[in-house]
Parts: sequence; C-alpha cells; structure tokens
Amino acid sequence: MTPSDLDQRLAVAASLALAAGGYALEQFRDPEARQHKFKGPQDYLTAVDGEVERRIRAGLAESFPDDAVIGEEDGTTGDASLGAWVIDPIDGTANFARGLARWCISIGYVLGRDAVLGVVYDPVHDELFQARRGGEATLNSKPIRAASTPDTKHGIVELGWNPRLGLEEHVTDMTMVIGWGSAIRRLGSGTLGLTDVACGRSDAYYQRHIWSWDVAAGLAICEAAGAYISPFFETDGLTKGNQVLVAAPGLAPTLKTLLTLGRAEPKASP
Ligand code: LIP
Repeated sequence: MTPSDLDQRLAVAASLALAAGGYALEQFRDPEARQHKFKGPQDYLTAVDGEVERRIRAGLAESFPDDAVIGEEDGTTGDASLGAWVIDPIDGTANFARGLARWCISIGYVLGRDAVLGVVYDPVHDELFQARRGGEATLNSKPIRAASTPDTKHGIVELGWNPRLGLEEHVTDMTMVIGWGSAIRRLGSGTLGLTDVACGRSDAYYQRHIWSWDVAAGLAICEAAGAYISPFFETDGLTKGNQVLVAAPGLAPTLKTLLTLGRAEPKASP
C-alpha cells in the first residue's frame, strides 16, 4: 500500500469518525439512548455501538468496497489476510452508558503485523487523533509526541482491566508498577489510554489482554508519536487479542518487564 493509498484511507476514516461522532454525541446527551445491556460480566453494549459501526462500515464499503473490515459488534467481513479495517464503534462503552465523558470512536487499518493507520475521535472534547505509517501523529492537526519523562519514578501508567483477566494478574501488575515508583490509573477506555500516551498526557498503557479493535488505531498513532509499542499483531492478536504495552521511551525499558509475564488468556471470548 503506497503512502498515497494510506493518505486516502486516512482522510476517509477521519471523515467517517467525525460524522459518526456527531451522531454518537447526540445519543450520549440523551439518557434514553444510553440504555444498555451486558454482553458479559462488566461488558456493556448500547444500541449506539451497533449504529455507529453500521455507519462506519457503510462509508468504508462505499469508498473501498474490496477492503475487509473487523468490527467489535459485527465481526469480520472480507479477507482480512490481505489487510483489514479494525473498528471499535464506541470504546469506553461502560463510560458512555453511564454518562461519563471518556469514550471515543476508533478506526484503524492493519496490514500484516502492523497497524499502518489510525483515527481516534473523542466527540465530547472534539479531539481528533490521527496518524499513518511514515507520517506524523496529530491531535486536531497539531503534531503530538510521547512524553520525555525520564523514568518510572516520574511516570503515570494506566493499567487496563476487564473481568476476562484474573484478579491476581491485575494485582501483580499494579504491585510491580507501583513498586517502580509510578502512579497508576484506570479510566475505562483502552483506546484513549493509548492516545494519552501519544500526546504526553500519560506515560504508558498496559493491559494483559485486550482486543484488536481497542488498540489498532491507537498503536499506529503511538508509533508515529515516538512511543514504544509492543508487537501486538506478531502472534494471533488480530483475531484473539493480546497483551498491549505502549510507553514513553524513558519508561519502556523497565515496563517491558510486564510483557515477560505473558498474555493473559481471556476467561470468555466476546
Ligand atoms: C474497553 C477497553 C478497555 C477495557 C474494557 C473494555 P469497550 O473496550 O477499551 O481497555 O478495560 O473492559 O473492553 O468494550 O468499551 O469497547
């Protein structure tokens, strides 16, 4: 895929994220529209998730009818082995459902073992993150870079969690990170956890198991912003998920220790 192909896809993805974000924001402001059910323990689902994914899929099909698409709600269409769009229509669904303003729309493109482009839109704050391989990462068209924080003693680290993971794994990770002198947080959107690293609002995001749609766009943005990104897609991350670490360069050497503990096997698939 040429740089021009990537630029064309990036522009379409940004346009679709902005349009779908306008719809999602209207729904977010309506408590009735935020009614939700559960796909599993602490795994929220709203009607907005499905409608946002439908709108994005329709737009991609119009511009790139031969492209494969993997979405959190509607699965895989097309041959993803040749590259695929990877969509999380609403990341941070629990926050969205409960009226907390920390959620976003995530559209990435994965080619082989690399996330080669990503668009993340936070409609509440009107913040559009985007990047493509070989280009710069931007927030509302302004360049962003990972923080220059020198080490974990001066760091803020977000540890993602979900009930698919065992309590002991999460406690182990918290104990290690606090032991390295970092402050920890868990804010409920893995995608925004990654973009926080890309723009320097935090220094790392780690989660023992997370799905490809949560991270595909954020990984492309973090890589372009100069952050360390773990090899999420080197095994079967696209279909089975994987552990994910993104980190400011000063913290990466220490935090990579977390990766040696290995991917947690989810208790139940979605
Ligand atoms: C969320 C992830 C987050 C994880 C949550 C949930 P969703 O994605 O972004 O990292 O901890 O359990 O999976 O379900 O809101 O799209």
